[in-house]
Amino acid sequence: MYAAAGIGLAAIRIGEPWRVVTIDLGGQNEPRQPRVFINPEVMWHSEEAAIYMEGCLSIPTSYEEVERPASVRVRYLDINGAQRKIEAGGLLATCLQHEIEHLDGKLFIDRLSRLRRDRVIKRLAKTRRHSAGPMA
Ligand code: GNR
Ligand code: NI
Repeated sequence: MYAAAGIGLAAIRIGEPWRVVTIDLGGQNEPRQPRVFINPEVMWHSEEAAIYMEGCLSIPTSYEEVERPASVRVRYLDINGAQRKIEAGGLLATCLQHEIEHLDGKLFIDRLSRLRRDRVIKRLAKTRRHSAGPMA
């Protein structure tokens, strides 16, 4: 996550089959304070929606506006295995939902219209043809 300058990571996205998420909204020049969420579940979400420009480490170079509930309440276990709840709004709410969806095999493009999703996928295929990076 830090190597790719991401603000969140779901374990399964790097091949670790656990329902574990890390999030650190701190800037690159701030001390690292990773938050860990084990078995996170959205137990409530607001009716109100919010739109954020989202990116994803699994979909390099595509950023799209994504609509989601503006606030969520999430139940999870902390790093010590203690039951916790958090109510989040803003970027944290968006990031929590983005990561929790990864745990179920979903990407933010699954929330886009088919037109916009297909455009992202086409762009990704093109990028892969032109680079032989580690994600290729
Ligand atoms: O680094 C990331 N930024 C981001 C911006 C808006 C909404 C969600 C995210 S998560 C993303 C890292 C990532 O892909 N995690 O799965
Ligand atoms: Ni992602």
